[in-house]
Amino acid sequence: MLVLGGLSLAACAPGTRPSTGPTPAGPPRPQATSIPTESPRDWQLLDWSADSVIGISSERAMRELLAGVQPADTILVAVIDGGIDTAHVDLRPNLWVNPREVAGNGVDDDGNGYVDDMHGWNFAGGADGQNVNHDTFEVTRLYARCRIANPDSVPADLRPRCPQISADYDQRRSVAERTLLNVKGADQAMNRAVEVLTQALNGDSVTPARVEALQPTSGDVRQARQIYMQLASQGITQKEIAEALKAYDSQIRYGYNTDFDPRGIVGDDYHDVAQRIYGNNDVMGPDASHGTHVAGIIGAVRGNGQGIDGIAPAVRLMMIRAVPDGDERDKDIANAIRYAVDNGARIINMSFGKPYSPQKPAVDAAVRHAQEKGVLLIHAAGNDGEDLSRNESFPTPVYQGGGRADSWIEVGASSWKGLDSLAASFSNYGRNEVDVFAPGVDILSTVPGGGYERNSGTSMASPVVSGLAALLMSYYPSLSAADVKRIIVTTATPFRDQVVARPGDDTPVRFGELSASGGVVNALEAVRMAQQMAQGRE
Ligand SMILES: [Ca+2]
Ligand SMILES: [Ca+2]
Ligand SMILES: [Ca+2]
Repeated sequence: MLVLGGLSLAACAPGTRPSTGPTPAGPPRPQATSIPTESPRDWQLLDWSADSVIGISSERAMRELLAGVQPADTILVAVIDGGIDTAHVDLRPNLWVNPREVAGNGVDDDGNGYVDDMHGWNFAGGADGQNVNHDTFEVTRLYARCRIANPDSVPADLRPRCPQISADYDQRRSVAERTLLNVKGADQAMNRAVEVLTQALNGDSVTPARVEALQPTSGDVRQARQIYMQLASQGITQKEIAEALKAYDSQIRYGYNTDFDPRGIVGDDYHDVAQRIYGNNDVMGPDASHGTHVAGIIGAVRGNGQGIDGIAPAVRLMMIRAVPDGDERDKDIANAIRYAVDNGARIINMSFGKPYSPQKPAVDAAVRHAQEKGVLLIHAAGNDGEDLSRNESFPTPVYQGGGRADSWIEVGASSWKGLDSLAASFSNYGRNEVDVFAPGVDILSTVPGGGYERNSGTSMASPVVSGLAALLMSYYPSLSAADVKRIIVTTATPFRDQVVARPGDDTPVRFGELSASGGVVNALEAVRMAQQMAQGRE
């Protein structure tokens, strides 16, 4: 599942009070006057002391430490995700182009097993060019296997877990059903309110400022104004409701549907996890919105007068499509990691996760392969507002049966909304499970069709760290993946004793309890440390 976050509509339907969702806000918290009231543009790049927002100071690092210095290397970053808009003007010049492959000739020119793989590969598609768009959740697949007609044919290793899997499936599905109802209610109420308000505003577009200033002339308008302002005050827009409606509708229609199985599209021998060669070369796929956004945060072209600047100044982006709408398959993730490693990636960004991983040993083996080849893995912690020591989000750096991947950074999302909201309300966390936090709220980046939008999620925080890792490797090519991890974790700005609202339930907690470093990544300090380490080796 792709890990976008930020919007919880479980409690937003006007006039309803559902049993799940965020706790109501407490008394207003004091805010320092210097805290911006709207998300500053490109805030992830900014500097706390210079710009009053806790970005990663990457622009300051470029300005003060790296001005006039040419990167020594161009770093290949693989993005395992849902697809990328290969035509986006702010990405296209930075796409990886497989140097030994000839496009469109139907031949695997470089002999890597994949035909016409110019920018990467798509493991969620078939040889005929068809793609998996929606897929089920992993819990649904396991539940379906537990429920097959002849209980004796349920695999012996699965059987003892079936009662727990069934209970979890029922619980998750009923939460999704309730939420869908709430979102539908909110959607209808919002649409009706906007209709009434548009009329009352004589056709002007409906904005919070205009609606607030509006003097209601009838009960209808007064009610519409109240509904609109109630949602707006929670930062919920018509567009977000429409997106949530689509997402929850798709969860019920596909994600939790035990009769739905799109895998036939891929046409692989699905249960052979050692199978490597299948899929197609369509790295855009049917919905590239998530992957395009992630890729831009890392490597949108800098200084071209277009849109946004990515963090990495000398980078090529390899897209490996393996994450449909639904839960990714372990086999595809294992193959995606192997493809990235075997075709030269130095960093792999993984903005996805799921609570079950039935083929974890296959993913572990691919992770070990990445570690052996010195590839840095960067993973989003997930958006459930949960403690990862109690609720795992796979893949994890901990191997089944023991041992741990060293060159792996687990990333939580931080916000721009002031120190007491430093941890994003949706971010997963863990004293031993999460390494660092990085900006992941209201991040402006590239979207398909050439545009730019703001998105929130640990999905956005992970590529901030991938971009920083690529920046460090490009200027200091002697650094290993393990060095880069150590630098990023060691130099994170420490907020260990800062009391923040704990994601998920708003309980006051020290920021240091939410991750191993207790910090937010800091490019300025990271570059300083990298410089010292590189000098020490000369
Ligand atoms: Ca090839
Ligand atoms: Ca070819
Ligand atoms: Ca740009």
